Amino acid sequence: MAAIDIKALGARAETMISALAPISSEPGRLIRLFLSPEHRRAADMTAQWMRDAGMQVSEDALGTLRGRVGEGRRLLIGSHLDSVIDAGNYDGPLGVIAGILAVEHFKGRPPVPIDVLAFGDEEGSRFPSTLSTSAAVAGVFEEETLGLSDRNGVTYGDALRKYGKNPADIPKAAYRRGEAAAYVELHIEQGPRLEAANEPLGIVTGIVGQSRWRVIVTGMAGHAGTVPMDLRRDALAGSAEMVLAAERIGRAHEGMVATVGIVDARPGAGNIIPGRVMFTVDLRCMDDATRKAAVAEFEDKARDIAKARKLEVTFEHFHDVSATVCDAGLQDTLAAAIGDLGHRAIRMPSGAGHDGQMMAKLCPAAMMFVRCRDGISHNPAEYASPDDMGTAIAALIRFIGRFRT
Ligand code: HGY
Ligand code: MN
Ligand code: MN
Repeated sequence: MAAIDIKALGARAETMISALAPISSEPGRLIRLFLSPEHRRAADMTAQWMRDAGMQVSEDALGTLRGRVGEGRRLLIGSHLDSVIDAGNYDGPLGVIAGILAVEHFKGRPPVPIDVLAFGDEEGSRFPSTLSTSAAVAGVFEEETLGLSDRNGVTYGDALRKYGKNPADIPKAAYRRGEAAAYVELHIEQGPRLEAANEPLGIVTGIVGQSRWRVIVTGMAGHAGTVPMDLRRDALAGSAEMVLAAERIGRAHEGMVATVGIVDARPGAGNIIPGRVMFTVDLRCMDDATRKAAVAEFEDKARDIAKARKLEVTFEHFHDVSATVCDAGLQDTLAAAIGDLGHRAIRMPSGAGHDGQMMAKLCPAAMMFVRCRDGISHNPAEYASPDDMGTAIAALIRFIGRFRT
């Protein structure tokens, strides 16, 4: 295998990360939503990098880019181009860029056939879906996703047609059984463990299961000055009690997290008692039974709170993905590749969701984590050093050299 220049790889990765970073719907902060003009521009830039690295480039019915080298049963390497709101530059793009630079290292002729995949809806920032494009590649896309609407009332299906795609072609996005030998994703850790271990690379043992749902609390809007406190049916005060219940449940279980990220109080005026509130809950845990029991516990508590306050409460579940165990053989090959570079491979679970969860429904899947500064992510301060990125891509290259389809 040709010598690997870690410094050069890190510098290339940093240049490519910096080229993608400004492709945002807003100046001054990174927002790159699925099927947006920014998604199109980022995909076009990425497709050109894939072609320059010697890949045949295609795009499926959900906008996923596929850079291909070699024929036959293949190794899939991928991650996502979409971002959260006010995102960092590395979450997603690093995994796509790493695949491209690894293929480029082999001058477009790696020892095994490879597809590099650039997914578009990992974050779920536009529609109340997530992992929908990797789901299509894995052959498990759910038709009802097409009916979901974004904040402007645009449906997923309409956005797809506007992007120049035909939803009828979605089934063609799926790999045939046996075509994909394995899926590997390189991603920033988005947590503090690798820094604490003073190591640049980690191996993911498993990815948490996730439940995401909306809670709609209905009370009675009223005059903030004239309705006595004991006569109110305040939807926001009731919601606040429910939010604290979610936090308490999250704290009560080792390794569980519960987050309320969106609160929408209507009518949203300072002198009106809120009559209707929608808030989201994101609950995660490595054990699926514990997670499902926690969801039920929250809903029971929310009903009790609503009853005590003469409110109505309903729940709309829009995401439920089971915990994923990463393939043990792939983990060991990644560990050997990391060892080739003289580093210790730290094994850890992932509290973040990833496209790898969907790809594990298609073929054996594994992930490699890269240290990120202070563990910060989903934040413009997110940062991975060129040296760590170069080391990660070198490990990916060594993995490819060791991998057998
Ligand atoms: O939310 C997550 O875990 C991922 O960043 N989409
Ligand atoms: Mn993310
Ligand atoms: Mn990500």
